[in-house]
Amino acid sequence: MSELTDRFRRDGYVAVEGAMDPAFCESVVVDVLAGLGTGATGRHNLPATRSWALDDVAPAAAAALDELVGGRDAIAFSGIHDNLIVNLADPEATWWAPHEVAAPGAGWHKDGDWFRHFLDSPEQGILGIVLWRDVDADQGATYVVADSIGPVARFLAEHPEGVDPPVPVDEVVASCRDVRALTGRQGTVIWAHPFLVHSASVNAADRPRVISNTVAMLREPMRFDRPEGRHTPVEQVVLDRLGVDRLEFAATGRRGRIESDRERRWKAGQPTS
Ligand SMILES: O=C(O)CCC(=O)C(=O)O
Repeated sequence: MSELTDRFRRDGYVAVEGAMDPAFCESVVVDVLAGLGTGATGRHNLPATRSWALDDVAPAAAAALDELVGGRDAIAFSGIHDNLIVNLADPEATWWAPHEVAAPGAGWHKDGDWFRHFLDSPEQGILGIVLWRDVDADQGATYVVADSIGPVARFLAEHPEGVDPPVPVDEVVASCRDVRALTGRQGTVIWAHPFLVHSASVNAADRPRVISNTVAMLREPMRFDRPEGRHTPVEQVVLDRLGVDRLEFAATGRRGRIESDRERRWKAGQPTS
């Protein structure tokens, strides 16, 4: 097992440091921040206007992704986009620490508001978090519940008929203990397990926090019944957290695309943050 896969299996996510050129990151950020104007506060979830192939702007992150999902052929699409999520200081909001999981501003969720969720769903094959600038813990970092993957996997295994989003995570978060702030340097790409529950937090610093989310969609649903040693790291994390070597899972409900609230707001030209 490679060191990267080892860390992914242990933590449920892995940071590829130095994946993108800081000068490239900065040029994208400066353009986008100029569009936000002065006086903006709080979080801004901006739509994508430009996209790049991972191989072109983040080759080490592309190689890591291939390793985690079982090779290039397993991926239907992936990429880096300038759909920046800018988190600015907000005088109206109170900063909360990662362990304060019940803070009024917490918005714990599993990503994927556009499809019906199954244990083996291919749509959100992995969760990518791109650090377009340095991110410190008090700067509105994304908080992740590192021990949420097992409870989410158990919930989905118990619902082969599928679950429409949002996947309920309140009980999962209440039962978990290991909450962390995702920090790192400009140009880091973090690949996280799709079942990792996470939330935005409040920026208590005077520096904008700038990240984006990206997703890799798989061509086929995940498999948990492959011969030993043949599971992808993303599949293996599910098996590890469920405490089994193999699992026969068959979805009984219909897979489907769902128009998300976010998409409806975008189409109506309303704010999406
Ligand atoms: O802004 C953040 O830190 C979190 C973003 C997020 O959770 C999301 O867009 O799904």
